[in-house]
Amino acid sequence: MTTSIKQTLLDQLRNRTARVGILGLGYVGLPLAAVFAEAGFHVMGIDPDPRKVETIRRGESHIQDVPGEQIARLVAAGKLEATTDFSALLETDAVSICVPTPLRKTGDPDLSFIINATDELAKYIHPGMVVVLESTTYPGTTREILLPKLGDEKGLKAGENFFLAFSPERVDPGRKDWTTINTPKVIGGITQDCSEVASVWYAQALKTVVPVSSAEVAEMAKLLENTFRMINIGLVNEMALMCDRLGVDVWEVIDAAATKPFGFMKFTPGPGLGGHCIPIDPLYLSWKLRALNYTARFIELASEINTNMPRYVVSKVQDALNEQGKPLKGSKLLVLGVAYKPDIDDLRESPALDVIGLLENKGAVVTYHDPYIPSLKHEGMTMTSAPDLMQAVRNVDCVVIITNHSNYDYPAILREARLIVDTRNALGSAGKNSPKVVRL
Ligand code: SAJ
Repeated sequence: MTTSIKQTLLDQLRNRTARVGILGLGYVGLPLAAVFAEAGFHVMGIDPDPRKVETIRRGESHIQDVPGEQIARLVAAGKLEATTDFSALLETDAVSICVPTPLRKTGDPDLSFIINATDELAKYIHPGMVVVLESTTYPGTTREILLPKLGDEKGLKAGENFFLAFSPERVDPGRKDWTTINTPKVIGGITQDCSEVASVWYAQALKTVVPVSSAEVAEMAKLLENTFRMINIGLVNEMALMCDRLGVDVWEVIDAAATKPFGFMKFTPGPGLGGHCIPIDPLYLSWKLRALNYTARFIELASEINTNMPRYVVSKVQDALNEQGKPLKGSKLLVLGVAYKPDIDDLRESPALDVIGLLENKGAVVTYHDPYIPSLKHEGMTMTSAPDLMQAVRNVDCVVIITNHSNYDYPAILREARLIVDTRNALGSAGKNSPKVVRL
């Protein structure tokens, strides 16, 4: 009997009659919903935010990587629907959970979004369902949190009459070369049968599926991916601190090392670590290991170096002004670029916010400019992007380049500014050779 449940579901997945549910319609969930709908599945997107649901129902997209015309076409074809009503899960057979996994103020993982989504799903779980968690989390989450709620407590058995797996999201917002449909997708189940069913489902829509033996392997693979980046960014940030003491140009050192055609991967120093992935995901791992009495020293050290970079930037600004006989206190500063990385409009965890706060705490008069971020809230205040960039550049004692958006006219900024602290080597060799430019 149970084999027929698995076989029936596999048939429904292969002939696209399985009804898909996507819990969470953000930068991961909406592209995934679109990809499954394009593959021929009926997709019900579920999100508690009525604005997201209304936008989709109007045939529009609230996610930069998903064209509005694609949503309009899929909605008109009846392939994509959206609702805030979780009971719609009753009419689904294959569900992906794509909800946020932030940190609490304490620095501990905030699993409330995963737990709430799972509790809602548990109300509607039925035999013959496959459930995939996509949200980045610590190894063991799928087995320790989702399995009891969806399986044991509901009288269901994973791998027999329902199927549960983890598949890490690999969405890099704004990237055009690697997207949801063509980025290889790792999938690991609670049991082998779970891995198989979830892999067959995703293989109907994605180009490359990489089945692994367990949910824990899939959870850990994601954390390795992003911890790798965080630690290597911490390494080059520490290289910057060391080169500063040695009087060596760290940018030239990195460019020279990057000529090595094998066994090296280029990372560059910066004002700190922003985004909703890299600064956060590794801390899920170190938190889990602390509970197992193990200290993830690389993660903790890299995190310490990365979170200290805003202070280091402020010390560079203070020293640069000091060279001109100006105290930081009362100096007018323009922070150039506040998004967490170039050419996007995302402010989450941006080090620019830390730099602005530290500069203001020392009495500097700080304004900012960012073509992607017209205004921001910072420590209870609302700041707006300087309306006239070059006028702002001319009017301040020091320009601090924090995010090197590619659409800035750097030669003009170099020409007009009195003093520049360039934390991204945005000015390149022109900055290296200019007496009014200080680089990390
Ligand atoms: N950063 C540096 N130096 C570097 C690279 C990044 O200071 O050499 C800073 C960035 O300015 C940013 C932060 O680190 O503040 C994170 O940058 P990121 O390039 O890692 O960009 P993210 O946070 O958007 O990372 C995402 C991740 N994607 C997923 O988690 C699905 C990551 O795995 C991708 O590798 C990365 O995009 C990417 O390659 O763009």
